[in-house]
Amino acid sequence: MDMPRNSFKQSLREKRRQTGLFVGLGSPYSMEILATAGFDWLLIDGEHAPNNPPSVLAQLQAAAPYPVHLAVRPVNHDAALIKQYLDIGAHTLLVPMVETVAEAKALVLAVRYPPQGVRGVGTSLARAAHWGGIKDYAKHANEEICLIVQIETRQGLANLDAILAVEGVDAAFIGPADLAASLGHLGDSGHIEVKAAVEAALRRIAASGKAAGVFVTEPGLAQHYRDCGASFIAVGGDTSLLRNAALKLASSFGDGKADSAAASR
Ligand code: 3PY
Ligand code: MG
Repeated sequence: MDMPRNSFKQSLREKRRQTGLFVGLGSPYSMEILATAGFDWLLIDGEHAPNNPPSVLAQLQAAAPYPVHLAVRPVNHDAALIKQYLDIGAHTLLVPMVETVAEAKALVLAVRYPPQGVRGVGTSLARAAHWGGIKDYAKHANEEICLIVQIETRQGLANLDAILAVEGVDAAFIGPADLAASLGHLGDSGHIEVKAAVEAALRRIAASGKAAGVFVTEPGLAQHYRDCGASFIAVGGDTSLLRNAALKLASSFGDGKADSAAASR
C-alpha cells in the first residue's frame, strides 16, 4: 500500500474552511458517534482529558471508517510521547503551550525521522505504517505529518512571528482560555483585551501564509474570527455538549436537581 495522504494538512495549506470539535470523553464508542456527525476534524484531547496512548489508539480505531480527520493533543512536548502518538496513527498533532522558537524547533524534530528530525524508527511495530505494510512509510512520513502549535500565552504571542517562521510548523491555533489567563483575565476569554489579542494573532498567522485556527463557541464570533483569517476552528467540546443537553433535559422535566447536585460537590 502507498503512503496515505494527510488530507487535513492539504486543506490547511489551501486554507479550506475546516470545522472541528474537541473530544474529551475518552470513549471509543462516543468517538464513533461524533465521527458520524459531519465535522471535518475531531481533536482527541490528551492535555486536560483522561487520555493516554491506549485510549487514543482505541478512539483512532473507532473513527477510522468515517470521513473525518483526527488530530491528537499531547499533554506536553515530550518527544517520546509524540513518537507513540505518531506510531499509533495520529497524523496531525496540536501541541499546547508553544512559547518559543526553541520549543517549536524541538517539536519539528520530534515529528520527523532523521536526518530532518529525531523520531525513532519502529515501523514494524507501528499502526501508522501498517506494521511495515505501507511501502516506504519512513521515507514519506515527514511530508504527511501535520504539526500545529498552540499559541496561548503572552510569551507565545510575543514570539509568534518567529515561531511561524520555523520550517515544519504547519499552522498555529489560538487557545483563548489559556490566553485569557496569561493576560490576567482568567475565566474571561470574552474580555475585550483577549478578543483583541486573538484577532491580532489570527491576522498575523494568516499574513504569514500558514493556517490560523481558534477555539470559539459563539457562531457570531466564529464568523468574526474567520474574517480575521481563521480557516480551521473548533466550535465546542463533547463534554459540554453532553452536559448541556443533560441539564436541559433534566430541567425540562422539572426535577431541578442539577443545581443542588452541583452545589453539594
Ligand atoms: C484554550 O482555550 O486554552 C485551549 O487550549 C483550547 O481552546
Ligand atoms: Mg489551552
